[in-house]
Amino acid sequence: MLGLGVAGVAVGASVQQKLSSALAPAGPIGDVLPAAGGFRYYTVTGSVKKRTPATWRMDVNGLVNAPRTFTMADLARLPQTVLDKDFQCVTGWRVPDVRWVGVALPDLLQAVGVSPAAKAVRFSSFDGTYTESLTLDQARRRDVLVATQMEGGPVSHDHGGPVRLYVAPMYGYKSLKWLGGIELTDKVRPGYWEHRGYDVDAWVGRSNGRDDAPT
Ligand SMILES: Nc1nc2c(c(=O)[nH]1)N[C@H]1C(S)=C(S)[C@@H](COP(=O)(O)O)O[C@H]1N2
Ligand SMILES: [Mo]
Repeated sequence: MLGLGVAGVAVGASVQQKLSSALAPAGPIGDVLPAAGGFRYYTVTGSVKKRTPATWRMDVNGLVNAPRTFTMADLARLPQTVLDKDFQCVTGWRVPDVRWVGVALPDLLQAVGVSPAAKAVRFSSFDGTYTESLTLDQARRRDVLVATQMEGGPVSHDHGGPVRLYVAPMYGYKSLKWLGGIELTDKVRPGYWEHRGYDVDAWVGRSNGRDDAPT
């Protein structure tokens, strides 16, 4: 027991905080507490059926030249982008300096060819409910990732793996978990939280979001 305790101290406060806050419930109790400096696990759908790297697929379609279904191996063959950036939920908790690895969205879009009529991108989750959107200009930023790694390992199931979106300049609700589909559309179709009052443009640091946010 003593050995475990010493190891716990050696791991350091930030990792300990990340772990303990990750274990806290994602409901209202977690949210009225001061931000502990670590991730919380969010899901609007309850438990989500796991997909492994072998079974994961992502359809990319809509206003593209070559609609295509991607596997993890397909993603691995595209250029890989590394970002060290903060993750911030609109409710106040923030995790500084997280390492993300994946395919920058513009590189993925280039692989399918965006048709001139496309103006926006719609993302859907294989949880069956959650959706998100970006304008095409936002989607062409190099700090928007189709992420396959997080904090030095695969994106865990609880964090939305095997593949999630990471939209670095915007609040966490844009970073859709359990990514299963990307559709190019002629206009922005507001996503899950945007139907419930959040701003479609979720830039961190500009006034947006809601005061009475439920999660
Ligand atoms: N599919 C899905 N994606 C989601 C959510 C969700 O409930 N379901 N919550 C969003 C919100 S509000 C935040 S802050 C982040 C939280 O990511 P985490 O659970 O990995 O900490 O995921 C975002 N993506
Ligand atoms: Mo959030």
